[in-house]
Amino acid sequence: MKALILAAGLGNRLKPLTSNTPKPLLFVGGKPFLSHTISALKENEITDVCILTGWKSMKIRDFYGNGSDLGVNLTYIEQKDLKGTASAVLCSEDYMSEPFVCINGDVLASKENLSRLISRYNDTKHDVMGIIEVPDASSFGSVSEKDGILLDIKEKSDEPLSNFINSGLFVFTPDIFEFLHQTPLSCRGEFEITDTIMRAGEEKQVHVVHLSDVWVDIGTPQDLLDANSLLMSSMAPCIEGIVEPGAVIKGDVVIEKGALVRSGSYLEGPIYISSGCDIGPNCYLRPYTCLAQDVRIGAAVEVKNSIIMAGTHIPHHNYVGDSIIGENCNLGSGTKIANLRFDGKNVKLHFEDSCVDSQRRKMGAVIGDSVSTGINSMINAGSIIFENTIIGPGAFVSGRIAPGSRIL
Ligand code: TTP
Repeated sequence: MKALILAAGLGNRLKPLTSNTPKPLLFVGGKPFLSHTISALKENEITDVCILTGWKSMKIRDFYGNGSDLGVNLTYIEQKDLKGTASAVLCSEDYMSEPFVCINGDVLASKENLSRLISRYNDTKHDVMGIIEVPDASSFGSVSEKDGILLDIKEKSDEPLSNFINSGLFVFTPDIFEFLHQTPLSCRGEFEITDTIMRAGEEKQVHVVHLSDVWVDIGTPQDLLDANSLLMSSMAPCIEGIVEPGAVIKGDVVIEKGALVRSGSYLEGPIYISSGCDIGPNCYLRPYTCLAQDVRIGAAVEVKNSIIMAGTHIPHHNYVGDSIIGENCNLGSGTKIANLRFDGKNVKLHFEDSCVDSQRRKMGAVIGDSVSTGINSMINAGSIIFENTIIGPGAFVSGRIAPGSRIL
C-alpha cells in the first residue's frame, strides 16, 4: 500500500514559526514532525510515500530528498492552489491507482493507530476514517456512527455530534477521486475532505475505526508543546555526546553525538539535546526541554517545557518556560520570558484578529526566527513575536509584535 501525506498547508495558526518553515518540518520531540509520521509508516511496512507539498515546498524536498536516509522511497507532488484538503488529495489522482493511506501532515500518526486503520480496510475493503475521542470536540470535525459505519460529520460546532472526531488518518480507495471531483466549495471557502467523505458515505459505506493510541494535531503553538511532551514521554534515553564530570543527568535524556554538556549543568529528563548543542556550565534544564541542532545554553540559564529551534543562543542569565523559540535567535544576558499571570488565570495568546485562551495556566512566548533581545529585556506571557524583531536593552514586550519590529 502507498501513503499520501498532506503537507502543503500554510499553517497560519502557527505563525511566526511557519513563516520560513513548513509546519511538517517543525522540530518536535527530537526531530522534524514529519519524520515521526514517516517512521510510523515504515513500522507498518509502508515505504512508498508521496508527500504533497505547497507552502515552503523546497524546504521539505531538500530536507528529505528521495527518502533513502530514512529507508523509504519518497515522491513529491506540488499543490499549486492551497484550496483545502479535498483539493489537496485530488492532486494525487494520477499517482494513486490502488487503495492508499492518507495522513494530514499535522497529525501524529502512531504505529498502532495506522495498523488499526489498515486492518479495518483489509477486513472491509471500504474507505476508512480513523476517529478519536477528545474531551471537547467543538474545535474539530465531530463524527456520529452506527456499528462502525459513518453517519455524519459536523465541522467545528458548539454542539458537536459526539466526543469522537475525525483524526485526519484515512484509507481511501481510488473511488474517492470521483467524489473529490464533485466536492463543492464550503462556507469557509475551501474544498474540504470531510464534505467529500460525507458524499461518498451517501452512495456507499464509509467505515470508521476507533483509534486509542496517542494522537495529537499540531495546529497551534499549544498543540506543538503538547505533541512535544507526548513524544518525549516515550523517548528512549541515549547519551552519545560529551558530558563533562560534574554534570548531573536524571531521567530520560538524549544527548546526540557532537553535543557538549559542561560541568555543573543539571538536567532533569525528558530532555533532547541535538548534535552541535553547547550546554552550560552551571545551567538548569528541566523536563520537556527539546533543543534542535547547534543551540547554545549558557551559564545561569533555566529552561523548561520549551522547544528551541536550530542555531538559537540563550547564553547567560535567562529564564525560558513553556515557550517555542525559532531558529537563529539570540537572547541577551538577563532576558526573561514570563509564563504565569499574577491572577493565575489561563494565559491568552495574541493571534492576528483575536486573543485566544491558551487553556494553559503556564504559557510563555512564541518567537519567530532571527529575533534578538538586549540585556535585561522582559517578554510577557502569551507574547507572539514575529521574525527579525529586535528588542532593545531593558525593554518590556507584550502581545503581538509584527515582523521586523524595533522595540527600543
Ligand atoms: P489545516 O490545518 O486545515 O490547514 P493548514 O495546515 O494550512 O493550517 P492553518 O489552518 O493554521 O492555516 O490543514 C490540515 C492538513 O491538510 C494539514 O496537514 C495541511 C494539509 N493541507 C494541504 O495539504 N493543502 C491545503 O490546501 C490545506 C488547506 C491543508
